[in-house]
Amino acid sequence: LKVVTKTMTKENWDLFLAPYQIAVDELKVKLKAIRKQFQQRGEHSPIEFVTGRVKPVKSIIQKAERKSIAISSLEQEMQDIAGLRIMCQFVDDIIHVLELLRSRGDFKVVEERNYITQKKESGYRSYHIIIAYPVQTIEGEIPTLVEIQIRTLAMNFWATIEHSLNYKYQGNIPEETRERLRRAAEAAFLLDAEMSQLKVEIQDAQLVLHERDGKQTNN
Ligand code: 0O2
Repeated sequence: LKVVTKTMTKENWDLFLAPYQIAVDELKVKLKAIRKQFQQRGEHSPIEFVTGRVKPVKSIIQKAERKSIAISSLEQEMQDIAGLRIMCQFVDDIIHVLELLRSRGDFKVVEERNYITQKKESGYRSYHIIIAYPVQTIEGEIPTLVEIQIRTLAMNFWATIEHSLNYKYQGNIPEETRERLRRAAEAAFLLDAEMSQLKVEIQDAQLVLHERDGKQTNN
């Protein structure tokens, strides 16, 4: 992308961020289409809902300063300028979504970070993948990095609350509150485990009903 990055005016930023916005818009449509296809078949969708955003310029600059990323290497080094979030009902659904995304032909998964088995110090859990998504523009194809965060509803609930607290305390959450958040993260983890158990029970019950109904029609 040929933008003079040293003196980034509002126009420069708009030009720089345009392909990221296209990527977010297109991927939102594509991911929502996955949900639709499961629904049309009357099957459980591993995707509950999808959100997406382009990182605001202020946050890009703050993160670049925090991580000593030169503005000229943002495209390679800041991987979450374009971000999608996929929310799932169950932990198993995350694996299913991952399989679906890894097998797609319209982008390539270039990196994976499993913050579910390796939660962050804060208690944060989520599965992150970075994809290389080719954006078609009037100037040709622009390869764009996009971060997709895949998490359960419980993980999302926790992350949303923690994010608000971080904003309130400007990144300096008091230790007592941080400890409370870590406990809340474990509670969310247990909730996910319980829900997974319930899912097995629901499926078993459905199987019994299905078999019974099959036998009845055979008689
Ligand atoms: P936003 O847009 O406000 O969400 P780093 O940012 O240093 O942790 P890195 O390499 O940028 O590391 O990537 P990472 O950790 O894979 O992804 C960063 C994003 O993951 C964050 O984006 C959050 O969305 C999410 N995240 C990571 N850790 C936490 C956490 O402890 N709590 C919450 N609520 N979210 C987390 P940004 O940059 O914070 O921006």
